[in-house]
Amino acid sequence: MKALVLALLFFLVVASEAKQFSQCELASLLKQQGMAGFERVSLENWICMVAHESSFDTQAVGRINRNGSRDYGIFQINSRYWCNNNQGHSHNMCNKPCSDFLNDDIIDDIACAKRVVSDHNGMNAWEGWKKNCKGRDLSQWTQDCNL
Ligand SMILES: [Ca+2]
Repeated sequence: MKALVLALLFFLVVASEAKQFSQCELASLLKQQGMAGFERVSLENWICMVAHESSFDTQAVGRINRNGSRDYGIFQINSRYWCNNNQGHSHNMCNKPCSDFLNDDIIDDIACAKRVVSDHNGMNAWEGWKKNCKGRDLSQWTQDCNL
């Protein structure tokens, strides 16, 4: 019985930390956080990138990359360069444990994504963006949102 209660509690804690954003909910929050036009990247580019990288899931953890790193959260932030997952060397340039990028508060994730896009690669840091969003007409990604 005790184990069952603990299992249930664990489930509730995990469930309350998970969040699936809707496209427009995320667009609205990113706009509020100054992402629209940040480093000359439009809101549509951010939404398209997130759609392809994490499907708007704050708990997304990518498969292991060729260099042994992993990508975390709604922005799929990389453990080799930007956060520390305690699995091999990390530059940890956002100065965060990667687990901080898996909860439902994405304000810190947004700050780190801004740091990533400010780097010389810009949006090319995200493969999902390069393959699916770069150079395309992205107006569909926010056209139904009240922004
Ligand atoms: Ca977070």
